[in-house]
Amino acid sequence: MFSKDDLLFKKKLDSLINKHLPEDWQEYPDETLDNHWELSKKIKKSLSEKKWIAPSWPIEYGGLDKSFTQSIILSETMSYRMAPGNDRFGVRMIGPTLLKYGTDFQKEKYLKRLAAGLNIGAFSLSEPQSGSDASNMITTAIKDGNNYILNGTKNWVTNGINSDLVLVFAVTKKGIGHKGISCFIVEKGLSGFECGKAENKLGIRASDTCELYFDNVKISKENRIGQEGEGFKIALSTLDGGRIGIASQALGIATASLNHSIKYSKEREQFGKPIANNQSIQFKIADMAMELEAARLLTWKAAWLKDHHKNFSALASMAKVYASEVAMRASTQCVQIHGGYGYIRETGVERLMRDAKITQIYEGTSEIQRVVIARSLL
Ligand code: COS
Repeated sequence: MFSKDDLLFKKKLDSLINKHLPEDWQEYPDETLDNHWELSKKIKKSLSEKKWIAPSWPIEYGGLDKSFTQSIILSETMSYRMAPGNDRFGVRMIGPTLLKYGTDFQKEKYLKRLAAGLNIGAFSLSEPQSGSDASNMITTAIKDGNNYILNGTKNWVTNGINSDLVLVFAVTKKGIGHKGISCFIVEKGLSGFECGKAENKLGIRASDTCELYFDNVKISKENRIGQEGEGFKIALSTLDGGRIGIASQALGIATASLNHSIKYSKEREQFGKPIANNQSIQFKIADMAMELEAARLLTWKAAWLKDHHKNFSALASMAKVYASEVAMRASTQCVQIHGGYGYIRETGVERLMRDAKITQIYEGTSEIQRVVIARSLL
């Protein structure tokens, strides 16, 4: 199913997991990976030089023209060490949206800076009253000559504080449901555009999440992406790809959980022998490895379908649900294998469990993914 190039890319990246990334990341010991969301210049430079921030984008926009599958492999590799992975650059949602629906002017203006890590992106769809029921938003963008006037509140915005550019979905025509929603790219610094405080989250504390407030923010019509009324479909189609990205984050967390479990169970001795000698531990490790392989294949299949321009929406949802559940189980078992040592911050494995939880929630809960899957079958 996969090209030779995909497999070579994976092999190369695998060898980097234990070499290059930890070296780049070394100024962030585990406890700060949990609390520090401003990327150092060193990490930004290193990833930007390798063009690993947006590898699947065209070369002319700062990418490497790699397949989507390869970008998913990279995302897994980066999430192994730090759950938000290359999401810290906020390119996963904004890039595909601009590439598919943006004008040449918008692509030229924004993509290169994002791919170089000079700008950070964010995606804002949810509002306090509209989470899963995303089309029930009340933020408005009312046309005023060549501008739109934006008013409302967005929440759960990953990179909200750290970002320079935000995709904002807003109602341009009231009373017609999702057909009245449009999409805009909004730059930070505009008058009336404020960020709330960073949310005090359970996990993925290596990225910020906040509310965004728009109070009569004037945005040029040149910053509308796609046609008026096309916003909801843009959001859902971008989320389809994004969900494969979340599956890849979950794979990174599950792989880290498996590797920590193997290492610790071979080192830790009880009753005069390593705990890895006990079948109860062996079965946990075997289940983790088996489920991880299945989740990876499902995720790669969804990515492969996207690369080959086939309908991948339901597979993306399957990959997200399954990989996130695998990450949750694997990280919980990893803590269990570490016993009391797994339950304290210093060991670092409880972070995996906290980070895994969000993959079952953001970019559409597991329940919403099952709705998407069921609808595709029925
Ligand atoms: N891509 C493009 N268009 C899509 C689509 C997709 N994957 N899925 C549905 N659409 C279109 C439909 O064809 C429909 O268009 P028409 O009315 O022209 O036929 C339109 O979008 C509305 O579809 P639908 O009626 O199915 O929408 P619902 O309001 O029932 O919502 C769910 C569908 C629940 C699946 C959607 O709201 C969803 O994914 N919610 C979760 C949102 C989410 O992930 N939030 C987290 C964001 S991260 S901040």
